[in-house]
Amino acid sequence: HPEAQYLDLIERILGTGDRRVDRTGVGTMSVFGAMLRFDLSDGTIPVLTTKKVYWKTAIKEMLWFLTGGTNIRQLLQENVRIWTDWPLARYRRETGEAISQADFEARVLADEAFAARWGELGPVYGKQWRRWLGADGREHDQITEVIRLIRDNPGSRRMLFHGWNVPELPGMALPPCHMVYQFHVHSSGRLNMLMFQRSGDALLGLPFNFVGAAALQAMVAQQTGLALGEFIWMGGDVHLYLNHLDQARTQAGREPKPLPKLTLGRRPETIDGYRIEDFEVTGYESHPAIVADVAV
Ligand code: UFP
Repeated sequence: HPEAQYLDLIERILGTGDRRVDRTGVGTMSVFGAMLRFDLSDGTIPVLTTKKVYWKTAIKEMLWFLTGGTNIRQLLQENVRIWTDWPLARYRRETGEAISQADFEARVLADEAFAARWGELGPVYGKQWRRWLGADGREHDQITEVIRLIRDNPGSRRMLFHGWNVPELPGMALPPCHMVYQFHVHSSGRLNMLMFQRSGDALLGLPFNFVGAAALQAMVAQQTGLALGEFIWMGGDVHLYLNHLDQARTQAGREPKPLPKLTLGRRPETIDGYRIEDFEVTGYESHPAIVADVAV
């Protein structure tokens, strides 16, 4: 079962991970260097089944990246709260106000000026993917470029886009975790994609990152008229936070169910035309949700 690779990775972190202090102060068990391969050619999408994964949220996040947006307001309008922690922490730090997450989100939604001031995440993913600013002042739309390249020169070994814009890192709420996406067209007409993630929260981050990436791959394949091949995930520092160990053991003890299938209900003109309603995930059956706190 494809999900067994993920569960093995969790076991490997629990069994042989290095116990270390990390940026958040929570502490992690960590391994360095990992690879998982998911064959998407059978129509499956790696939405893990050993816990409930909110796949719609992950796809909405991916669609938000593709808009080039960098403000949490757009996410909150889609009822996605996964990026609120960072601007909220900054707001509390800089104003000293003990505002609740719900109140902060309500203000971002209600007040456009407040959102512009406090909901900004800096030049994160969307900015770099769609509007990477060159030294000459020209903006680069890496997504449109990579799609063009896949269409025009499928034998290329240069089909990739990158989020790690060195001079802009200090302004980002979080430097990119999923950093590089490289594409490869197999002679059978299948689109493979490899994603490199420098840092992965194995319990909360990875299950999301798999879904977002596979959704992106499905969109790019559709836009380039190719069938889906393999999704290869590569991780650098892959870790379990010390307050996630019990949950990880619970999940690793569960038996995976068959992966669900993804179909795109429509073929938009361009990569910018996708909406969440276009993603049909069928046959998703999972074990119960596992609750854990995000380390900020
Ligand atoms: N993280 C993920 N996936 C993501 C994302 C963040 O796993 O898509 F944005 C986790 C990895 C790490 C933390 O635990 O967030 C980022 O911290 P750092 O920048 O110190 O690696």
